[in-house]
Formats: sequence, structure tokens, C-alpha cells
Amino acid sequence: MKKFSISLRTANLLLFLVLILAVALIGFEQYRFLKRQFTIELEKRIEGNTYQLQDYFQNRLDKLHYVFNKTAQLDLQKLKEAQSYFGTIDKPLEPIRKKLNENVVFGSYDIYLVNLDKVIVRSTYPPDVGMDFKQYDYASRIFDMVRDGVIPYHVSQPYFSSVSKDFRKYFLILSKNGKFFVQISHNYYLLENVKRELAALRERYPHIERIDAIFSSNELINPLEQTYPDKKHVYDYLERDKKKFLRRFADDLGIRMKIDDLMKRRNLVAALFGGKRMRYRIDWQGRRAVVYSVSENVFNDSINKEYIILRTVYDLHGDFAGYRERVARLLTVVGLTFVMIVLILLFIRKFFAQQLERMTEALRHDRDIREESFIVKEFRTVANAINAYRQKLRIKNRELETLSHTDALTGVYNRRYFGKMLEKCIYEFHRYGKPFVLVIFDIDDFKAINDEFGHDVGDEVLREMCRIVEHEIRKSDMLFRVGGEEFALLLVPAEGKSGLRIAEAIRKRVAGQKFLSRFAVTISVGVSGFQTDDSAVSLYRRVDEFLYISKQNGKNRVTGDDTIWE
Ligand code: GH3
Ligand code: MG
Ligand code: MG
Repeated sequence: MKKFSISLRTANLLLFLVLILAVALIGFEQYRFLKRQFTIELEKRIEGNTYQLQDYFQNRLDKLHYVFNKTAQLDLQKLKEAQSYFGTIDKPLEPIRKKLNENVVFGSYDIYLVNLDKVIVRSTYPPDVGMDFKQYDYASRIFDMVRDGVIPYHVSQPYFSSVSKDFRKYFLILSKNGKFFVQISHNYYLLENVKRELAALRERYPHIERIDAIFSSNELINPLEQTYPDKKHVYDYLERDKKKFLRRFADDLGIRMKIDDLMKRRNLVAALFGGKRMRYRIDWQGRRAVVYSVSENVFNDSINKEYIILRTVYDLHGDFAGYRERVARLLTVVGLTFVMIVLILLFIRKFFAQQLERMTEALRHDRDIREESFIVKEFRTVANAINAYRQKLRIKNRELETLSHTDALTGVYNRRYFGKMLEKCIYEFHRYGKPFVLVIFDIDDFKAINDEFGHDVGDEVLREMCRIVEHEIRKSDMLFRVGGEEFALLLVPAEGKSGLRIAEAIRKRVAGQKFLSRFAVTISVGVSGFQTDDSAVSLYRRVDEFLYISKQNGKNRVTGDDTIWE
């Protein structure tokens, strides 16, 4: 199986992609985490605030409720005193009526219809549950007639109950003929009080942009038809009247969301009143949170439900600025990481991949590596080591080359090298006109020497022979051992004639030598100069033939082109 391999460049690219992907993923995850954290933080805070707000508001309502209950029963004796008191004054009606309209806020009214000493009807307007409808109807019709001026009347200055003047106001309406005496006690708190409550809330929670209070009532949760299913004309009237009051009330308080709007948002209402623990809901509107929360039932009355819905608007621009800063920091970190990855990978590419490639290139072209061109120190060391190794190889190669050209026994060139050099001489003959002569000689009766003195002596003769011949030739001439006791000489440059002369001189010199200081050895020689139409083979064959002739003619002689030498 082929082992897996990958280039540094490809690895670099892959690494780049993987790292970038990783950084992008981590960045994205971090961003999502940040966003989630941020949202949770905000929601927690808003929830906390809403609890506080509700607690506070509930507290205030409980107090109001307590006061209201205490003052709910009207002191009849006080009425009598008032009657006798107001019976004596006669004031212009208009300013008083105006004052009444200004101050009455939607809520419940207790209407007392009094005929001198006797209370005819006590009613609540709108009616209390369980009250006799005829009585109510009677009372309220009289009241309406009084209110609409059908029955001429006086309206008293408001006077206050002895228990609380803040939350309860009484008006006495006296008929002109003195037959009826109508007392209205306004048993809900007045506009000013509500305004004051809201102002206190706003002051207490300055981080809240707005707090609106919406006074809800039966029809919001529990439409009137359901409360009084068989009294259509009553709720028609109430509906009209109540809505009128509610609208005015909302306008006066500067509440933006009107009761009608809220009615349209049944889902919101359902969500608010359907909640288990804390009944609130957050509506995100850009960088604002609008929180609706709902109070307990104000009157703790199973049918006549009065709730207060608080609508709180939180301005969160400041928080979002902090969040943006955190996101910007995250982006900066991601960006910097990205840049660092690019830099590191460029570094690897520049200092490793490219440098390794340069090294390979030098080796491929059999050049030494220029170590000073490397920036990374380790690469210089490697380059240095490679160069040193190349130098060693060169020396070894030269040694090997010499060995491959050399005859081991005698130290002269071998047969293989002879072939090469002959080719070279032929080339230079044709190229430069450099003449040369080939000499071949063979030791005479060498077998006999071996036989007589032994193989070692034979070897020694061969060596001594080479020394003698080398001594006779020039530096440019070459001696080869081409067979067991057969040698070749390339004389360059040399003409045929001078070749013959040299060969003869060698033969003479050998014949005159006492080998191993004991015996004489002779050689037979063939000589010929290279001719223009010669080839290596033709030249060799011719010289070999001359050698053969020398042997035939009695050995120890030279045979060449022109002359046969003794
Ligand atoms: P001729 O005069 O006809 O050349 O006779 P010769 O004895 O030289 O004839 P031949 O060429 O047949 O014999 C050569 C002998 O040289 C045969 C071999 O034993 C011997 N010889 C060849 N190579 C070596 C060598 O390396 N060392 C030694 N000692 N003897 C060798
Ligand atoms: Mg031979
Ligand atoms: Mg021989």
C-alpha cells in the first residue's frame, strides 16, 4: 500500500481552512452565548423590577382598600346634620356641578336616597351584586333625573368623611322641593390620588422610562353581559357611562394605551390573567422592553373584579451599548486570531515550504546549497551538512572512478579504461587532428615464467614490467593492462614513425632488464598510427596482427606499418 504523503503547501492550506473554520465557529458560538447571557440578564432584571413594582403597587392598593372599607358605611346622623346645614344655604349650582364632574373618577358610587329621616334606598352605582334591581333602578333613575336637571336640586360643597378625607368624598344633592335627598359618596380614589401614586412610582423607579396604569374592570376580563346576563338595559347604560369615564380617566393620566386598545389585545390580556405565579409579559420593541403586569383583584370580590394593569416601559439603550461593546471586543479577538493564523501560515510557507523547495531545487541541479540564503538557522545547518556530505561524495566518487579505471595488480589503467581512452583519442583525432599511435605488447613465454618461478613471481614480473614501461613513456602517454600479460599503450600525440621508435625503445629497455634481479623477460610488440579511415576495431585488429607477426617471427621484436625492427 502506498504510504500517505502531503505537501507542506497543501497541509498549510488545509490547516488554514480548518483553523479559520474553527475560529469562525468559536466566534459564532461565543456571540450566541453572549447574546443569550445578555437577554437572560435583562429579563432577570426586568422580572425583579416588575416584582418590586407589583409589591409596591399592591401595598398601596391594600392601604387604599383598607381605608375604603372603613369608610364604606355612611353615618346617618352625619347626613342629618348635613341636611340641616345645607338646607339653609342656597348657592349657585353651576360651579359646584363642574367641580363634581372634574373630580369624580370612575369607580363605584354609593347612592343614598333619603326621604327626610328615612333611608329609602341604598345603592351602589354601578349596582352591587345581590341588590334588588327595582330598588336600584328606582334610585338610579331618580339620580339620573337629578343629575340631568329634571329634578331641580342643590349640590353641596364636597365634605369628607371623618375617617379619610383622601379617598372618600361626599356630595349632597338636595331636591328643591325637599322631597329627595341624594347623597353620593365617591368611594374610589380621586384622580389626584392616582396621579400622585403614579408620580411616586416614577420617582421610585427612575430607570423605568414610563409607567402607565390602566384601570381595568369587569368588561375587560369578564364582559358585562356575563356579569348581568338578564339586564341588558342596565349594562347598555353602564357600558356607555363607564367607557366615557374610562376614556376621560386615561386621557387625564396621559395613558397611551386606552382601554379599547387593550380590549383588542385579548391575547395579551389572556396571557396576563392566565399566568400562574407572577402575571407579567415582556414585549420586546427594539431596544425597549414593554412589560405588562397585573395586580391582584383590588376588591377581593368574586364577581366584581377590579384589576390594575401596569404598563412599564424600560429604555434599554444603555444596556445595549454595553452589549455592543462586548460584541466589538469579541469581533476584535476573532479578527486578531484570524490575522495571527494568516501570519503563522505565511511564516511556515515562507520559511519552511519555500526554503525546503529551494534546497530540493539545488540538489536536483547538482548544485551546492547557498546556506546564507536561508533565514531559519536550522536550515543553514542542514544546508551546511548537505554541502559537506556532497563534498565527501565527490572525493569518494573520484576515488571510485580512479579505482574503476585502474588495474588492481599493476596499478596501471585497465582494459575498460583503455576502451574509453581509445574512443577519446579517435574523437580528438577527428576534432583537433591530434595524431596518436597504438602499441600492443605481450610478454613472451610468460607461462614458462609462472611454471618455473611460481605465480607470485609472475605477478611481480607484471608489476616490474609496468614500472619500466611507464618510465619510458611521456606524461601524455597511457599504459593499459588489457589481458593477463598483454598491455596496450596509447601514445598521444604521436605519428606512426615516432611510435615505432618509442615501442622499440621500450622493447629494448625490457629486454635489457634483469627481472627480480634474476632473469630476463622479453616482449613482442605491434605498433600502428591511427589513420583517417580507421575505426577502433580496425586499428586494434591491425596492431594485434603486427603483434602476432612479431610472435611468429620469433618474439622479442616490434612490428609496425613500415618497418620491422629486430
Ligand atoms: P607467448 O610467447 O606465445 O605469448 O607464450 P606465453 O606463455 O606468454 O603464452 P600465453 O599467452 O598462452 O600464456 C599467458 C600466460 O600468462 C597464461 C597465464 O598463466 C599467465 N598469466 C595470465 N595472467 C597472469 C597473472 O595475472 N599473473 C600471473 N602470474 N600469470 C598470469
Ligand atoms: Mg598472452
Ligand atoms: Mg605471452
